[in-house]
Amino acid sequence: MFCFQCQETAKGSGCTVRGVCGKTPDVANLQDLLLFLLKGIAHYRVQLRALKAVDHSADQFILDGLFMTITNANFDRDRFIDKIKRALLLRERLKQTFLDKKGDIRNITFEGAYWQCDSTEEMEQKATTIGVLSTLNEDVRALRELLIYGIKGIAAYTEHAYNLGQENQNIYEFIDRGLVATTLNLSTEQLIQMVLECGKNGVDAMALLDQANTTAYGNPEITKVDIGVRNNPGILISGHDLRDLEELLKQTEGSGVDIYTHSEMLPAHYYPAFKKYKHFAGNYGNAWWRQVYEFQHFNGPILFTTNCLVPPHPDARYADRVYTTGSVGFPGFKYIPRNGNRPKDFSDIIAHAKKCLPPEAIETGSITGGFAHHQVIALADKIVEAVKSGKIRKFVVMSGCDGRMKSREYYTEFAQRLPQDTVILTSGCAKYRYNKLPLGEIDGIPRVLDAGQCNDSYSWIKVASKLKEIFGAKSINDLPIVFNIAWYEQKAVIVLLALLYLGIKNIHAGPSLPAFFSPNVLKVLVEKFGLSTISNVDDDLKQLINR
Ligand code: SF4
Ligand code: SF3
Repeated sequence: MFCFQCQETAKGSGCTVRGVCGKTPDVANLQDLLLFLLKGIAHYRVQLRALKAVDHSADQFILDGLFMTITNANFDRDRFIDKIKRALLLRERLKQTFLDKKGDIRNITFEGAYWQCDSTEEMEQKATTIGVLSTLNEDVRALRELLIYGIKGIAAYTEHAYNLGQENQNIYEFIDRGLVATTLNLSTEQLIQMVLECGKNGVDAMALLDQANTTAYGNPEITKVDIGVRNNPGILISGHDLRDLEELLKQTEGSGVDIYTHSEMLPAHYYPAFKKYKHFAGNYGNAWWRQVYEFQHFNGPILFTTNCLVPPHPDARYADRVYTTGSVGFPGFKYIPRNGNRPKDFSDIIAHAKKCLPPEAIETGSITGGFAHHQVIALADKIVEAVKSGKIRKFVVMSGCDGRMKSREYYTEFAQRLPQDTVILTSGCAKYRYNKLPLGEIDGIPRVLDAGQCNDSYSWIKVASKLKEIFGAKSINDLPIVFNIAWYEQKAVIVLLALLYLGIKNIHAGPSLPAFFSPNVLKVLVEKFGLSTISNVDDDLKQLINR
């Protein structure tokens, strides 16, 4: 195996024996093979689109396939083998349609468009030959992988929108073309163009998901979320999929089971549509990696709608209480599928919850969030006034992911030591490093504004555009906004590419830069965008705030 797609990759260079995330080598290899076949499928789709014969029944298959390979989403070997078998069948169907349409098969030379197998052994054998390292030139490899990781992030956001009935055909078109681009002999300049186009599609994917979420559930509004517990048994729901949450809330109404959110599901409390559920009790715990401690105390079952799932320790007291759905999987955990477009059947997890004790309190009190673009723009007058009067000197975007590394303590210290006339704009699970600190307010505006999930970084793009308009600035770079973002997995990669596409300069991305950047690719990103990483709190405060 070789994988270097996330920030916690082994020795900052690549996981080769087993993932730091717990991914086993066989699963890592099967993920590579699935990507190889998705690229083969994309070749036919690009050609079929030119013939106006693209088959939309494959759209969701591709999104799900990409999502399954995101860090901490799916560890289940059997699910990958099944997906690979289905990818082979789908590809043959597309190939046949292409031939029926008199398509010229000589246009498709990529091996993933033809390779066949009869057994799992053959799959495993092939998988070891087509991974990341099969691209020998390190700059081409870096750009191909950057593109693929951005596409994975797009796929994740697009799948949530799809689940809520919102689609954008241009995004599917880009995903296909982007997958194909990683198999062609493109120059580094052409690949950089594709990476920036990926950023554009990232903005569009976040906009689509924002539209899907707000159309279905209303605009997020300022909300106090309880972080303590009640006396009923509960179900803890994690991940990003709001449709899953809605269906679970409906099916548990009046059942005596309370629903709590974990990690990235916290922002669901900000949506008006979920406030009517009296049993939507609050948020339990912190960012994803703390699950190994927190789930022990929750007592009830846990539902993963997306990453980040951490493989439980062999002696974990909660492993028999974990359920997965969507693209998530783990061997031995119960999986709840969606059949067609019907609501999922959560009766098993609800029955399970009823037999469990109520959660043990690990915290008490509340946190406030709900500052997505609609709410913040409603407060624009107040914010602009605070900027003009000098009460707010700078906005610091600290969106992104949290992670296990000790180096992430930097973000807590950075937040604590920011001057009192600065406001943190956050989204994603990075916020758990500072969202419970008493950082105070400026004229009633909290000093930490949480827009929501990582995809809600889109809100900061909307807010920055609004401020640019109000202040008559030429570019977002002329506003008093700086970016010190944290990354971990591939959804943060697409957020970063979206910001670069929008021309935002001097972003700090930490706690370390991606291992998949080659020295030359990094040089281009530094020269073109001023991209850098964190150093220490003192120097970064000087550089970002006091310059
Ligand atoms: Fe390693 Fe990250 Fe890949 Fe897991 S996802 S195998 S931790 S690089
Ligand atoms: Fe968090 Fe996994 Fe990235 Fe959605 S849930 S931000 S890490």
